[in-house]
Amino acid sequence: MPGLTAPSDYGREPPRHPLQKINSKQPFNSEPPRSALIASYLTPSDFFYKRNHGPIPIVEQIHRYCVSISGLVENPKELFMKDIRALPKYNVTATLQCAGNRRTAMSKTRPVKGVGWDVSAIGNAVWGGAKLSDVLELVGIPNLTSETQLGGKHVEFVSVDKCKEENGGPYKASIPLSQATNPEADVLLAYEMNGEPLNRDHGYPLRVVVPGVIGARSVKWLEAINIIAEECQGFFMQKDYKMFPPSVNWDNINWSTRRPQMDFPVQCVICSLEDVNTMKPGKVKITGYAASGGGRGIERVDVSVDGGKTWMEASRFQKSGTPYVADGPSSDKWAWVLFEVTADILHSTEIIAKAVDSAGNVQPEKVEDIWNLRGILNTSWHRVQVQASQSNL
Ligand SMILES: Nc1nc2c(c(=O)[nH]1)N[C@H]1C(S)=C(S)[C@@H](COP(=O)(O)O)O[C@H]1N2
Ligand SMILES: [Mo]
Repeated sequence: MPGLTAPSDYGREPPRHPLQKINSKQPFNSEPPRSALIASYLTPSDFFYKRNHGPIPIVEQIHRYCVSISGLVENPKELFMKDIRALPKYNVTATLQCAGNRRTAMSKTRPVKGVGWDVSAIGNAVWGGAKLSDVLELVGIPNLTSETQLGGKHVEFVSVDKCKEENGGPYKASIPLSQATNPEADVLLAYEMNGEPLNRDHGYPLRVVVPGVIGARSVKWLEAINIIAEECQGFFMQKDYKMFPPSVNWDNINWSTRRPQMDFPVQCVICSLEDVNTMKPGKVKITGYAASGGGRGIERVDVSVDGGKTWMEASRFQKSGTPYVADGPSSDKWAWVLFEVTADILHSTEIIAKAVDSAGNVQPEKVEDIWNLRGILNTSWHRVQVQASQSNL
């Protein structure tokens, strides 16, 4: 988009909330403190994690900004913001989680490559925008299409920002056409986050939101949509964000043997306690989040305060006043649940949480068993150490 974007560099980054913990400055990567995540069901954008691979672009002249849709389609088009806003607007509550969430804990077993993250590379927001399925109808692709007449089977999203992994080219990713054209998959071209216009950090003026899928596919600062035959060949689809077994290292890795990761697996994390916590013996409220991918709800959250010998079931909730039922008609299927349980803690101990999703998937017990060289998808049981002490702190 020549002339529409001001040259972006690390000197022109947007302001951020001082509580964001900065994991890397250039590119800017930050996460909120654990306690911010459980303060509300919806994560305010100030406290939402920020995950970038290059400088934050500056899109100016919004009336001239447009997204081109081309590739293996009969009627390629350019859509301006007014065209996208003219489509029916949907508000979808969806949790975005970086595949690298909890990477720091994984790297303690054996070093991994990647930006370190504690447990807060996740957030839950209401995204407002047009459905991608409606947008694709404008270029003549009907709902529920898995292949266009010209042989297109994937939808590639290309962004404005430039990153070194793409040798200075744009960040990009793709999803299958069948998902993109399925109205029930709720894939959005979003221009709002929590009822406000998207801010620069989160993709102003327009981003993709692919609910239930690792954050890497929700391309920010969208510039172009290409209908293509094979999945996107970009770095983040082919040379990153793939799941490998613990036996694969940087000497024997063969990237082409694995699929790009899409859905995220069942996850849960205690957010009311830091690791390590010192507390007075007595009643303790244990609170956190649980989420699964692919639209699967959370069937159960188990908490142990004796290092895993016995378990209690935590209560789960999304919106106040509505009881949460996994996959129930009034639950937000793409969103996390918060959980809570009160326990007596009399001695120093390890507190553990683990969740079960609506397909009966469980979290792996040990991080060693799922260690992988890029440190992605750490969904091992979440543990925090507490030291019970009578003395005044
Ligand atoms: N254009 C662009 N889109 C992007 C990225 C990026 O670096 N550039 N990072 C991706 C990754 S890895 C994640 S986890 C999410 C983070 O979204 P957020 O910064 O809004 O939390 O954006 C994704 N979309
Ligand atoms: Mo990510």
